[in-house]
Amino acid sequence: MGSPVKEQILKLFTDNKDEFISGEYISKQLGISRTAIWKYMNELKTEGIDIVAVRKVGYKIVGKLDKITPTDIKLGLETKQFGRNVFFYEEVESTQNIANELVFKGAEEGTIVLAERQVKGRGRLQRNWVTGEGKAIAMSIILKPSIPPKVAPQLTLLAAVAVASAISKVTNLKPNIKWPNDILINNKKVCGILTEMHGDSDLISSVIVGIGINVNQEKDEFPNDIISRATSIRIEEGKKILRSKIVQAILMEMEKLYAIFLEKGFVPIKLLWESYAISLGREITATTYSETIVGKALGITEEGQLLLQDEEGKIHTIYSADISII
Ligand code: BT5
Repeated sequence: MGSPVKEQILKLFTDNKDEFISGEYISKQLGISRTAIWKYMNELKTEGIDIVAVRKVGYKIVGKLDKITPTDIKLGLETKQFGRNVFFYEEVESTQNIANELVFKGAEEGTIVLAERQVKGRGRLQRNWVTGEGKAIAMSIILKPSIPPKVAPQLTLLAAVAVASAISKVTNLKPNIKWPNDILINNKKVCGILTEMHGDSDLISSVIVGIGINVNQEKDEFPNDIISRATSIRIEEGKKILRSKIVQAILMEMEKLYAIFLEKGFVPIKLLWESYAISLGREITATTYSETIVGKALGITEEGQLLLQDEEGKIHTIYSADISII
């Protein structure tokens, strides 16, 4: 994606944030002529990157549009592997479907798919996910862990921690996680996560983590059926925020947490998850595919399931459910 030279230019700007970089330096680092540099700078400008060029001083990035193209994602990205391969589309049915196809074509771990518009964005159980066109994040991340399938739901919790932690870093907000896959701000849903996997009964070959985030929508832009339960970062923070910044922060957190998970397992992730959890210790209703249980959320197991104590004192281990806090 993109030429290697352009990638290197984006890296130079990432490594020298808020500074002028001289044409001479770029020319020496990349072994290209001043004229070639000029050409690349113009290309970046047409992509919405606001670059100033000062004679005898150099180039500096002073702003960018709120876009999520590969250039926008890579400019400022500090990960090693996550988000280094970016597939961007104006419109897809679902970024999950594209990621699925990429897995079959052998895509590398950490490859991401982003889209401005999803016409069939999905939640769990084939529910609909609304993607605010041009104002939201619809992203699928490809992971290839060697883990048994029963461990895969832990990656949903890991992704939730990554998103909550990224939002806390990039904004002044305090997001919470509602088990298993919702990120809430002031009790309203700002993000949903959908984890889908491939593999056989013993070992997973890939996991696709789908993340949908409401970023710059205003209140009246949500459909009626979710308006009372949904919110966006902009509504809560009171100002717009660049989506690329959030994507970069999520990728950074995901890469870090995923490395910890592969090395040390779920326990350290569980502790972080608990620090963001909203439902623990509270009365909740859990609706599973077969029953509805009312009780107190005690915590999560080391495998990531929810422990719920019903009114008679019986403890239930919940693998999958919709939770509402009473
Ligand atoms: C989820 O499901 O919350 C998982 C959503 C995952 C979306 C991402 S976007 C990138 C990737 N590509 C996809 O096609 N999907 C993933 P669930 O827990 O089942 O919640 C779905 C419910 O959330 C819906 O039934 C609505 O009630 C509500 N909802 C839909 N769109 C919403 C939005 N934009 N904000 C808040 N709530 C929403």
